Amino acid sequence: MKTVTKIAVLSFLLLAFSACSNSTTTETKKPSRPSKASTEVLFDADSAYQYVQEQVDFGPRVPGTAAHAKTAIYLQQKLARFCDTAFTQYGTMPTGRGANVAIKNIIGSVNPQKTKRVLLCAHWDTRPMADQDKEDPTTPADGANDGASGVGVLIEIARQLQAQRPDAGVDIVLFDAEDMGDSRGAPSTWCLGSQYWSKTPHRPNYVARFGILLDMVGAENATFAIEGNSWQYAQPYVKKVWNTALSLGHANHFVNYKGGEILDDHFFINTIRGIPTLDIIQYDAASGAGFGDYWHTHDDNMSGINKNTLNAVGKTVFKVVMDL
Ligand code: AHN
Ligand code: ZN
Repeated sequence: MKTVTKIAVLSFLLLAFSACSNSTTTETKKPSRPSKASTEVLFDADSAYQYVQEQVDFGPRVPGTAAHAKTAIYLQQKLARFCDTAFTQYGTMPTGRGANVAIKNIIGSVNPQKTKRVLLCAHWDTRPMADQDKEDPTTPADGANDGASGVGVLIEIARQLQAQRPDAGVDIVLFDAEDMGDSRGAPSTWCLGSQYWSKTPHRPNYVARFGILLDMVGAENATFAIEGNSWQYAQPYVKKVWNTALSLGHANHFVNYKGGEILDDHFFINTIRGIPTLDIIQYDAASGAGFGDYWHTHDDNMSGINKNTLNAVGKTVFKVVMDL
């Protein structure tokens, strides 16, 4: 026998043996599926950064403005290029200030026919006023972190999913009008795009195994505490994401610390649509609002966007998707 053939036979026997021993020893306990080690974890933080910059360059994406309208077209074009299908879902929602607002949720799907699906989401609108800013609380900030960072990471993930096709179906949903809420008003004044989508998903009876929301994922040394609603509604997936981050060496960002409950788009996806969805959101108990000090101030601009943080989040989410 040639050496190559011998090796082939030997490795077949080894495989067969290990398969047998496996089935006898783990009969009652389902072995946890090992992560797909062959997966190269693709994510280019330079590219994600550029997608954040391009959104910011349009100006604050406040619903009703020209910058908002132009960005909607830009985002749909990006998803159309990198996903199998892309479209914009139009709707209207009451704002809580008496008026209605037009909603544009922008949706790209990879492997649209697969029943095994994961939902990846972020909000793309900018808050109409930087109301935490001491000097200028009435005009909007650039929203580099609050909005654009999560969207930039998701566009880069969509780009990489062309190079390495996932087994699962992936839906990237960019929600509009998350940030028009009143902190002293009703919870329903926040997250208007995700409330609309949760009641009226882009496909009737849409389901996914779970969802991941990205919010404020670009600040230097950002820490992501385990958010309370995520733990309540999506605990197994929180564990999956945090363990994946740990395995990739990103435990400095994905800290093992249980934070409080944050009202964000995932709350409505969990409570209205019933898809277990977790929030990767910067939370630092040491800072004033709990979020970074830049939050809802004019310091939320490109100078606060850090490629190491984008990389940690992007690589982690990419690997979770590929492991499905
Ligand atoms: C509240 O402030 C109620 N929730 C935070 C959600 C948010 C605002 N994310 C970004 N901006
Ligand atoms: Zn905000």
